Amino acid sequence: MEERYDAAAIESKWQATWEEQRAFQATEDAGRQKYYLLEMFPYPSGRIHMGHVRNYSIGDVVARFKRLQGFNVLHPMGWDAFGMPAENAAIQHGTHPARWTWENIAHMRDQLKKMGFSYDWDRELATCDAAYYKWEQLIFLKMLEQGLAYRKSSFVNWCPTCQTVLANEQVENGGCWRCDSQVEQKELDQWFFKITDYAQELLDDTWRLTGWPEPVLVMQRNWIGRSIGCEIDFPVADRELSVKVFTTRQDTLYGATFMSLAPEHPLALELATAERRQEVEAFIARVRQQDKLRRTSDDLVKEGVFTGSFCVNPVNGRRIPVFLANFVLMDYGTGAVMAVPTHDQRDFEFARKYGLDLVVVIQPEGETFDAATMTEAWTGPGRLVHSGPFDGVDNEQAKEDIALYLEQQGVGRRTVNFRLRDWGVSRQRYWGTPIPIIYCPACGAVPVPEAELPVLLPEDVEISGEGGSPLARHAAFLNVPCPQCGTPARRETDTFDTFVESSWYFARYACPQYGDGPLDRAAVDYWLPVDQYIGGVEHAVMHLLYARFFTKVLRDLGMLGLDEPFSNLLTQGMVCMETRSCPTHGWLFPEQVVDGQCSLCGQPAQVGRNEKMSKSKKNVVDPDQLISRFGADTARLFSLFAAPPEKDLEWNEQGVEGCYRFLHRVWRVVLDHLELVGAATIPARTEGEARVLRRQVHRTIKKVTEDVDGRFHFNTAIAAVMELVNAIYGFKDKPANPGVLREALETTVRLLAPFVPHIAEELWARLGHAGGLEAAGWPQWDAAALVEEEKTIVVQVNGKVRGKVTVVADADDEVTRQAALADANVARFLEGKTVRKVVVVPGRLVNIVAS
Ligand code: ANZ
Ligand code: ZN
Repeated sequence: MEERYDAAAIESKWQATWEEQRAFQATEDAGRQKYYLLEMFPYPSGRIHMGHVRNYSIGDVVARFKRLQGFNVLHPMGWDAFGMPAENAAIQHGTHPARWTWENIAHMRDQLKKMGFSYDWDRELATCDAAYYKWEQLIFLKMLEQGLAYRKSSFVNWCPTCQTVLANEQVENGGCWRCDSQVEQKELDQWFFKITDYAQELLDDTWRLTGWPEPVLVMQRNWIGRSIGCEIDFPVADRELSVKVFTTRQDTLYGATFMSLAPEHPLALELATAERRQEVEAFIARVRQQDKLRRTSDDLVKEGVFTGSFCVNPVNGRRIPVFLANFVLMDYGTGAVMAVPTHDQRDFEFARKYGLDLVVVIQPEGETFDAATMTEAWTGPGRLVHSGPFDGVDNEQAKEDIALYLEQQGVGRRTVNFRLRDWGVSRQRYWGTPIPIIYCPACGAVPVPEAELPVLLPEDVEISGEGGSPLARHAAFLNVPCPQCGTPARRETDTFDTFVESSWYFARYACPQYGDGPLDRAAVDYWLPVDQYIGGVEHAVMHLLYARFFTKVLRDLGMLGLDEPFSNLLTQGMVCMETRSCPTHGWLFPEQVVDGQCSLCGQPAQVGRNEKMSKSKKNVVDPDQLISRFGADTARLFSLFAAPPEKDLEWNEQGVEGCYRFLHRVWRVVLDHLELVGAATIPARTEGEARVLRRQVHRTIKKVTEDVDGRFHFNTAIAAVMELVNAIYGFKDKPANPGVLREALETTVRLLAPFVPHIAEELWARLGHAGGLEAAGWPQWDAAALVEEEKTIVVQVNGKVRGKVTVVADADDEVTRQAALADANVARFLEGKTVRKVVVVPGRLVNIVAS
């Protein structure tokens, strides 16, 4: 009676065993080489989705593979548990964010355990736990001491619906990234982290991150955005004032015909003459409503207003009108631009619109631009014209010459500018880490003394979604004496941006229970850096840049000893699926389509393109259902087999079923031969078919090892094991070769272990091994078994393939020729003909010419 493959039984058995044995617990061991494998931790939204299944399956292969190779592997998991959805759930359904979050964590932890991921659950952490955020508050106090955290008033993106400040990156096409409301500008006192102090180092070190994908590094470099140029002072005509501009094109200085200031520029109103004032004020008010990101986009309609004042170009004395312009931002450079319409496209459009002068100052080889007829700015190279003493100089050279001249005259200086801004970390939200500050009417902003940490987030609050943070209405939280003078004072009610929590969690995993500080230096020194980090490319800029910044800050605070946190980065692709829709019922879940029809009304369902799985389009698969139908091993196998990790994965049901069938085949081939292989060992010498099978076994070991190790070609690795299983099925002479068969079956199981660990452990035990797969380690290939002793030679008759013969690998031409002519099929095609010529291509081909 054949025992069927029962995924559910096998999986729960092995999950219980691993849990009982604490099989994946990691302990520091100076005598062993460590390997720290980390996947980006999830936000506890409630249920895991296929993106998680994929990300964590990829990670688990690496963790298990490295463990099998003998590394001391750290593979932790936790929860990025603060954030807006918890508050939104509270507003919509009346559940407390804490309760909602912890219940979600409990459910998702179960789901991850059901997938059989090899986490060290003893190191689990949740960022909403005071045991975690206490240390974040301490890091903040240290940063404050070092001047790396500071407070300033600034304009921020404000979502009127979410009642919160948004980072620039959280504004998409002028709308809130979560709710799509039109974003406004609002002036608020905010806490900032001085990431700009590290701009140069963050940029320089991108060149050392050889284990990161190039596109991610490029995005980081662009985000940091280093520009070399000059600051130049333009005196205001007839006033004791001057306007400082930042330019990267000082070579075009003689062509400046007007000035553009940001509407937020401190001199904006000052420069407005009495008769222009009203118009200027109206313009400033209007631009404030536009969000910053849109103000920098190319297709922005360029708008401005004349202030009535003029500046004087310091090199040629030209009087140039001063405008305010919507495309000039206050927080880049100096907030003021010398406009050169002939050589800058934005300035060109602006000048044409307002009828301003144009002067050509760069003339390319073989062209003579005329300001009157130019249709767009010339931004390429050329020689200077209309530029006084610099006429005729190549413009790259002129950048140097003019910079020097400005410095000599004392009206300008070389500077480096970064696009990167300081990181605003204040959020007007409840569900986050309280910022440990107390505002005293006498002492100002006073840090909470370290001994009083954590500043606990109170849970007895009312969350209505209106009127700002509930913390501001919580008297016991809010009203406290000043730590310095005892006067009644108020606590800060803002909480940290949740990107703060994810900027150092990877270090805390080294010592999650440590009670004497944020990080236990010995543990951190042992485990860090993360050897392999895996996550979505959507985190390419913010999370990864902030985590790099924090690493450098923690280093400078003496809390850890490295420059970069993640040695290698893998960004996995999305999980996609076809959409299905009904003309009447809109998007349909896959199970709502039966025989190509909408199950609600019977109309034919339309099948759309593969798109990222999303609840809104209903093109989703629920991991729970997948596990209950096929088991976790099938879910894992499909996620790994269907596409290479960096590529998008297209979901398809047949593919899942194919993986499931494959596991059945593996199950059957092992169980069917348990008795036969017994305790047989591999004979010293194998011949013929047995030798060919052994060769394939060892070839497969080599291929899987090379595909997995650092290359993540899981799909081709799995395909190779599938071929091996086919070869075992096709191996005729099993009874005579129990040892070879045993090796083939055991190797199959061992090679599958990182991908489908439950079935692999079960079969390994059935094959008579008590110790478990990890004790067995990763299989090694035998170089001798790889040597090919025979070759297959194709035989052609008059250019057409007519047969195949097998000869020894080093057979000479004559032996090969004889073998070809002796082949029965070939002989048939030669019947009645005369052989005219036989060409032998050694090791490959014999071509017989006959007529
Ligand atoms: C004169 C000029 C002439 C410029 C020319 C460009 C071309 P990157 O390379 O990105 O650093 N700029 C400076 N501050 C600005 C601000 N706050 N808002 C908008 N634009 C600003 O860009 C530097 C250039 O961006 C500067 O060089 C300045 O325009 C503009 F043919 O100055 B340029
Ligand atoms: Zn919003």
